[in-house]
Amino acid sequence: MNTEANIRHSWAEPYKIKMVELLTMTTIEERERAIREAGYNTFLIRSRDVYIDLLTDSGTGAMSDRQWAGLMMGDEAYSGSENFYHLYDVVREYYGYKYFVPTHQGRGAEHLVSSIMIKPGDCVPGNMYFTTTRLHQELAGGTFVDVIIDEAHDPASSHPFKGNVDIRKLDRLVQEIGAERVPYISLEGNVNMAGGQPFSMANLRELRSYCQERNIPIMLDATRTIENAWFIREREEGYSGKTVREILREICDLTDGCTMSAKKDALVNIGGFFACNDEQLFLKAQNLVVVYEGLHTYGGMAGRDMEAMAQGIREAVMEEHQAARIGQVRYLGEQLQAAGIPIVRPIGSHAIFLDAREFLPHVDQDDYPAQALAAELYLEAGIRTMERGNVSAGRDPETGENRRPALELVRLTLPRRVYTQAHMDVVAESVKAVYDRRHEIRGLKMVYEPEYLRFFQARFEPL
Ligand code: P61
Repeated sequence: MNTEANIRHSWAEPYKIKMVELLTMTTIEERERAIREAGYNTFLIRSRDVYIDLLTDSGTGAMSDRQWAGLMMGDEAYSGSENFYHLYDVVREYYGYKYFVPTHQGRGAEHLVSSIMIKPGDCVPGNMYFTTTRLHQELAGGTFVDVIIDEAHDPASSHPFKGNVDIRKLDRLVQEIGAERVPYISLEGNVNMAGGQPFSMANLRELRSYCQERNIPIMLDATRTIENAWFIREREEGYSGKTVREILREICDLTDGCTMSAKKDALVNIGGFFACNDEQLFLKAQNLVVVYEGLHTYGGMAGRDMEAMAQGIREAVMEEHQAARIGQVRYLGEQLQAAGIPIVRPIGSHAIFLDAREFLPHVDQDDYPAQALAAELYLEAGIRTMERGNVSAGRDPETGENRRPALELVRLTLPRRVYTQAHMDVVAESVKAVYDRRHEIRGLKMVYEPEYLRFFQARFEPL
């Protein structure tokens, strides 16, 4: 463990800036035009029209000089690239799984796992849905069942481990349908849709023994599990003396395999993988990857991307990196809390989530308050955020109605190693300015709705 990082009280960055990317400043007239042309959907705004881009932390991080150097070491052989072996070694060392299949990004790995493990009619329990994960489970004929603890659906609850699985809910499902219809449990670290909320090691241990008795594998969504490990160290008894690296390994050792979007924790712009301990499962995934992604030694990535990822994982487990990462998110969140702005508590690792129900109580959920609020934040200062509410949740396949989830949120997601403290101040000032004029904000009407993952491409008009 780096003791320097522990004695330092500030979260200051453990790096300095070598190259910068110029940003565009826009006028309010330009932003009005841009958001109208984007159908009031922040996904459809051109990035040249954005000043501070908090849409996502996915693939938007800044790579280190060592990662850029790694790009030059790309071995672009169709088969057996050196970079594949470097990455495999790093995944084995840090995550610990025996077998590894690279994919182009997270959903590529989800596609493999879902189509191999799920049979039509199965139920896949998980600690809250994620959009792409659930869609792949449904496309394979399964039904996702939410078994996260109730606190996760309450933005005001400050439970330290809102990502925990409610074992009683899981057991109710298993009793009802039988363990043979539960192909695996889908366990996400730092649950994205709940506000970036961790599970505890105690909960994972309990889940592990429950699943072992019934022969149900645990498939980890490892996308932000290094950040989850940080919270375990900070909050869970017995872990303050362990390193993030040790805790990550302990988590993975309690699970049977993982899907990974390397665009988050692993500090790269593109990439993902599937990893597991079961040889038969691995052989199926290794075979299927050649159908959809690419050969099993690149899975849709360039050799250079795999090299950058191997280095990114080494940097991601560094204590000082996580201290700065999580410190910056907290810096922003605490400013908003001090101004009385309703946000999901506790502050998570990758984003601040505005509670749009509290922010805009006068807007009905079917008039998409979080979508409207994201559009207003863009208009205010060119800050791009993401809706995570009724639009993202989509329609219930049975009833065709909007799902109207308990959480109606706007996500202000911080890319890793990209923005400065002064940028955070601008964001806080802008959210406050929108909060001051919240009574004037109206909802939106959806005028175009695509079939899959509608939030990416849907279009809206002001009511
Ligand atoms: C994000 F609006 N996340 O948070 P892929 N699991 C988890 C993720 O967070 C994740 C994936 C799997 C994104 C990108 C994104 O509804 C959306 O590499 C916990 O993106 O395929 C991705 O990994 C999928 C944004 C994805 C969305 C889906 O911004």
